[in-house]
Amino acid sequence: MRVVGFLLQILITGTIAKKMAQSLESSSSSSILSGSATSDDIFWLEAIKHQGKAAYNPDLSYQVFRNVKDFGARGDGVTDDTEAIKITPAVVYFPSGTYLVSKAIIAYYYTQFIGNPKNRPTLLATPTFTDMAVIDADPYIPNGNGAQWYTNQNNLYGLPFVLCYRNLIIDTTLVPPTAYGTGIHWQVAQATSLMNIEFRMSDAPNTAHQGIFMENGSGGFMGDLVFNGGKFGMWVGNQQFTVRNITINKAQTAIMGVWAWGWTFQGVIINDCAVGFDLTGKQSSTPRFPIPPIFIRTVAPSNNSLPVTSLVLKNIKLNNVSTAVDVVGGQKVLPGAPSASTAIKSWVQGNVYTGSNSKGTFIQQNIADPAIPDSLLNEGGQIFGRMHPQYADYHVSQFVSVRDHGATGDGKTDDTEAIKSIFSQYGTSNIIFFDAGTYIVTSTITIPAGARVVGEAWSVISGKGPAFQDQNNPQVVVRVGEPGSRGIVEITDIIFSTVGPAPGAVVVEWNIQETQQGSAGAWDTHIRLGGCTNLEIEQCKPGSAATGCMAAFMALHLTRDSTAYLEGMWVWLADHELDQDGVSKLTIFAGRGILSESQGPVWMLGAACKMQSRLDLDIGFTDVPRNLQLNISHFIIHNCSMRKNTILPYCKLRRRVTPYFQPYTVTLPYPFNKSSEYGDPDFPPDVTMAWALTVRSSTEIVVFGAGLYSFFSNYSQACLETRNCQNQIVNISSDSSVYIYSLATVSSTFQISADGKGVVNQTDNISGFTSTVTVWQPHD
Ligand SMILES: *[C@@H]1O[C@H](CO)[C@@H](O)[C@H](O)[C@H]1NC(C)=O
Ligand SMILES: *[C@@H]1O[C@H](CO)[C@@H](O)[C@H](O)[C@H]1NC(C)=O
Ligand SMILES: *[C@@H]1O[C@H](CO)[C@@H](O)[C@H](O)[C@H]1NC(C)=O
Ligand SMILES: *[C@@H]1O[C@H](CO)[C@@H](O)[C@H](O)[C@H]1NC(C)=O
Ligand SMILES: *[C@@H]1O[C@H](CO)[C@@H](O)[C@H](O)[C@H]1NC(C)=O
Ligand SMILES: *[C@@H]1O[C@H](CO)[C@@H](O)[C@H](O)[C@H]1NC(C)=O
Ligand SMILES: *[C@@H]1O[C@H](CO)[C@@H](O)[C@H](O)[C@H]1NC(C)=O
Ligand SMILES: *[C@@H]1O[C@H](CO)[C@@H](O)[C@H](O)[C@H]1NC(C)=O
Ligand SMILES: *[C@@H]1O[C@H](CO)[C@@H](O)[C@H](O)[C@H]1NC(C)=O
Ligand SMILES: *[C@@H]1O[C@H](CO)[C@@H](O)[C@H](O)[C@H]1NC(C)=O
Ligand SMILES: CC(=O)N[C@H]1CO[C@H](CO)[C@@H](O)[C@@H]1O
Repeated sequence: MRVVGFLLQILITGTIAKKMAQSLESSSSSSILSGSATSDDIFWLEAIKHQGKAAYNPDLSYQVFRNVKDFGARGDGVTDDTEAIKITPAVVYFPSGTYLVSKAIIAYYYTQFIGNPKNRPTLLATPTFTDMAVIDADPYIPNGNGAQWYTNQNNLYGLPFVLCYRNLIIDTTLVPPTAYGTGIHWQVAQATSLMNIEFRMSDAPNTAHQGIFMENGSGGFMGDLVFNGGKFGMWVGNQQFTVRNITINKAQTAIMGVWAWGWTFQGVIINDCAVGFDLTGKQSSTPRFPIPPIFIRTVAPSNNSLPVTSLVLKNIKLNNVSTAVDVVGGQKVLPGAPSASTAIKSWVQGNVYTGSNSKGTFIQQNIADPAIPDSLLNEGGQIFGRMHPQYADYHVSQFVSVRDHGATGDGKTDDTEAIKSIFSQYGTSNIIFFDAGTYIVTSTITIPAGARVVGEAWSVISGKGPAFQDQNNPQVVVRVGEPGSRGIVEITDIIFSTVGPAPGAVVVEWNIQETQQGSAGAWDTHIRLGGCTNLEIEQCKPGSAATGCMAAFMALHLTRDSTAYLEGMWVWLADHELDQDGVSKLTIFAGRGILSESQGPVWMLGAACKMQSRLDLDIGFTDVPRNLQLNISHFIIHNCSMRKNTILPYCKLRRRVTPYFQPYTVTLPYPFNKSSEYGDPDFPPDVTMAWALTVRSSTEIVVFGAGLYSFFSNYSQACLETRNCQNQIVNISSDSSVYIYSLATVSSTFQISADGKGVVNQTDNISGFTSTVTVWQPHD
């Protein structure tokens, strides 16, 4: 079986399969291998002078960059390196080599595991390895009755903690096939990513191995992964996730989807697997292999006893696949072609809506919808994607450290002039390396066309001071490209922020236009507002005066001539204390999330415009831990208007939550003033809650998987019971052309409104906790 290049949106409802009975008691480690260290072709990140600081950490000797070999790991394939690898939050760097692992390596908050991309290190599980996974992002506490280290939906940016693992080979082939040999237990939430990882597993007929095990959480992005062997390449359940560019070879079931509110897979290749996607959850037994190859096993509503699995398949090529879509307990709804090829252009299972017609139609068939615009596609006709640049082929001498050139990153000193001077001197000739730290800027800095900017464990650039105080005269903190500029800008591993209050800060203004696909982009780069740096519990405890607790005018502005490739971006207004106790509730305000006026192309992939829970954003995402009562504010004014997008931007929306406090006792957009310059929407008396997404006079927008959630009304979650925390959530003008696929909403009476009038009634699309519109198209 071979499946190539598809874009797939799935939504599976149903409860999570029972927790795997898995002992966390690990066996004693032993070293049994006779491998040897590979010679290390040095990666610049290893060679560069390491002077990263945790700006607000009182421990001045705190070391951000940690080469595992300096901590006792040998990477020689012989020594058991487990203990050496368990070190605290930081950049944990693995030089090339083979690292024997006998017990799970625990993922700490705010940690990057980075292997040498020139010759990826191997984490090799010993034959007696019995822990849940070689890397465990959220360990179960032994004998803890299911208790875990972290709250899964809050893992990890809920605290200011982000995780990113890249450039690794995880090998469980020495673990007996019938044992539970798992690469990564990845039960994560916001601002996490996996990238450029290969999983090697047993492909014996009785194999029980799996590459990724994820029982729940609220993610997230992963991409550029290869899975070889295993019973499952991925065994996964999560509220939402975006997966780009994965190849799965010789697994029995490539992807086992146990539950989801909405997942998007983009660019997937499956070779020699019996089942491509098994989306039956626990509702049907796993087939006994071998079976004739099936692309998708699913469940569908032949009657109302089962929740609907909403499916959208686009641009899929199958080769020698007996059945394309098999409804378990039902029939083949889409046949395949043994020993031949099948192409699926656009196929849908679920409710389809058109324009302002409030009646949806359930279909399981091909649909005629427009092709995704060429500007968004690569040469192979697939949605364009680009891996986080790592500059593996560059020499360390090509990097300029900002700390070597006068910037302090100490969170106190004004680094504006130093940074300006570094960009003007080296911005287009060198790669600018922001050593870990917090860099304060007091006026606009510009990242010029031609610049490549790399952070270290999310270096923070933060706007502060009088320049950013006037909401009637907002000023940009970081300008990406001068208006009208074209070329390259690559930003990786940076957080943009403000030191509050900063009601007049446009945190990032993005002007750069690409000169080739994806040449203007940001990867694993986030916007974080509040929760630390002066918008903390002293200033912004619930009930504090709003004016002192305004974190920004706007998080991100994509201007008219810009283009952007944004992968794994998390735009987040903090709802709780970050620096101090990590849990106290805050009331913080930000005016606007993301405003895009770009003519495209814009790709927002994965967490791309994710505004996280505590914020309300325009395009965005949020996940709210339902088990926590948070008392925070969010972005107030909602406008993801994509003005005059004539060139078909591709917009991927993910989780987003309406401010918990709304409806507020004051009229929106309090405490911000309506700005006509930035095209703020109106808030007529019947609109008491923020919009998640508004689109006006914009064309050729594709939303492939969005989760827009409303979990609170006036701080109370009682509305979840009655599914009416708010009335409307998405507003699309009738002069726009927007295609929405797989929109999951929570507790919004209407899922989609046209010209301000509710169209899609959630009651018609109940899908467990969420309601799902499988397709909404603008007109007939
Ligand atoms: C997450 O999954 C684990 C294991 O199945 C389960 O014990 C836990 O209740 C789940 N948590 C949530 C919030 O769904
Ligand atoms: C896809 O992932 C593979 C494996 O990591 C990588 O080699 C390849 O370059 C990626 N493709 C793109 C377009 O990034
Ligand atoms: C409904 O569908 C499920 C799954 O196909 C099946 O098990 C069940 O018997 C069906 N119920 C009725 C009443 O047809
Ligand atoms: C098609 O797949 C079957 C396994 O289901 C395999 O036996 C056969 O060789 C394949 N045919 C081709 C032409 O690849
Ligand atoms: C939330 O904040 C409001 C005012 O901002 C306050 O009155 C209320 O007591 C707070 N609720 C909780 C649960 O802290
Ligand atoms: C802007 O909003 C603030 C706070 O809500 C208010 O005090 C002020 O009068 C407004 N200014 C204008 C010009 O509307
Ligand atoms: C959103 O912003 C655009 C300008 O970017 C503006 O034209 C529009 O009126 C705003 N409001 C809505 C509801 O779209
Ligand atoms: C919010 O809840 C509080 C306390 O329950 C109540 O006094 C207030 O009237 C409510 N506000 C709105 C706008 O419903
Ligand atoms: C909804 O969108 C329409 C069309 O752009 C606009 O006229 C209307 O004001 C919007 N409604 C709200 C409440 O923003
Ligand atoms: C949504 O549909 C349900 C079921 O038909 C109906 O009872 C309810 O009144 C509708 N809601 C609105 C706001 O029209
Ligand atoms: C396609 C779909 O989601 N259909 C469901 C919408 O909600 C109604 C009410 O719960 C269900 O009966 C449909 O199966």
